[in-house]
Amino acid sequence: MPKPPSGASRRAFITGITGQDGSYLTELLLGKGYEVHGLVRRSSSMNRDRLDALGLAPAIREEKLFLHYGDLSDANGLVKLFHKIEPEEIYHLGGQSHVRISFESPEYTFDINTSGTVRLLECLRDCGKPARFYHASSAEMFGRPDISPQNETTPLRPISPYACSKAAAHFLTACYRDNYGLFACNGILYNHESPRRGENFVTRKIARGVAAIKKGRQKKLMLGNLDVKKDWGYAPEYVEAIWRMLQQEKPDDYVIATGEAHSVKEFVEAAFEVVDLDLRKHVETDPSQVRPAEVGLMVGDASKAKRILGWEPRVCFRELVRLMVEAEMKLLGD
Ligand code: NDP
Ligand code: GDR
Repeated sequence: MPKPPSGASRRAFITGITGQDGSYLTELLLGKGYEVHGLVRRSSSMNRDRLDALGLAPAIREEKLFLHYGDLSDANGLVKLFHKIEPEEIYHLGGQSHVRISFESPEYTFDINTSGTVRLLECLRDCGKPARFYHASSAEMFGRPDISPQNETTPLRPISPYACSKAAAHFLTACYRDNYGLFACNGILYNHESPRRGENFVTRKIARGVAAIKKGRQKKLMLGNLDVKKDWGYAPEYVEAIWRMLQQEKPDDYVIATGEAHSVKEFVEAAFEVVDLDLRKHVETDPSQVRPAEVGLMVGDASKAKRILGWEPRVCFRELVRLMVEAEMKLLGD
């Protein structure tokens, strides 16, 4: 399959453009001269904060970035968009991304994450000139793995509705690649965080809570399980890896991770250290945040990404915590 032409003419379509990763990827692609098209859901209030915060010059906003209403549940709308945009690269980041909430809305999670992916793959299959396709798989699919670190060959043992939905979409992406010759890649990404992380994910919740406590606006930080260890990276670096996957000669699957595991407790401790406060006075348990099932030790082996994509993480755990807490302090007028 020929490599797409380089330079300004490249046209990308991003699902999940309003999310954390979508906003960083938009920034990256616009910086590379792409024309970027994004799928946005209609909602009663505008949900473009992350894109607005990019502070794009009016010329870029008007001539290079195009937002289209649609939904991953609406196959007909997706077909129409494909014909209208004719993208060369598709970054499928959209989805119900919250693991705990997937236990409350399993059917919805499946419809958006799994059926939504099939809807896109079917659009691709029907295109005369199929685009290159990226699917946002997840380390959650490993569930309770027998080995650590995990790599691309580690068996998938999903234990949440979210992880099951991602595992099914992961296999479907590989299936369309193998059976129809599509240029389709799965990125098996471990947790990646940033000041643009959704407020109900634990790192942002901690960073926001710590800053609010420091400013005297909040007294307690209510959290679930503090013992769970995760492999936390920095989101802007992870979208660079995603982009590189679609620039290769051959489509493939890649683990993207730092290779280090740190517990939620370590994140909390490091965050309180940034503002010089004693966490013991402020952290309490919120049973509603404890999940029906928790994954095992999540730590990734990204050596394949290093070898083939030339990708390596740079921001370390403590820097990540610091930059997130400092960003929240700034928002509160530090
Ligand atoms: P976010 O939750 O920040 O963003 C999710 C995006 O999907 C939002 O733009 C959201 O739109 C959109 N979306 C949700 N439902 C629909 C729908 N029905 N139709 C169209 N769009 C929809 O996620 P992240 O940016 O953190 O993650 C991106 C992807 O990568 C997700 O699929 C996630 O599961 C996966 N992933 C993330 C990891 C991480 O650590 N961040 C790790 C591994 C995988 P809206 O703004 O309207 O809600
Ligand atoms: P995760 O992220 O489930 O790993 O999924 P999240 O930040 O929600 O949880 C991380 C860990 O922290 C524990 N935890 C809490 N979590 C939340 N949200 N709120 C709390 O108060 C709290 N207290 C403790 C959780 O139990 C969990 O172990 C993220 C998402 O981005 C997915 O889309 C992605 O696939 C995976 O990372 C890899």
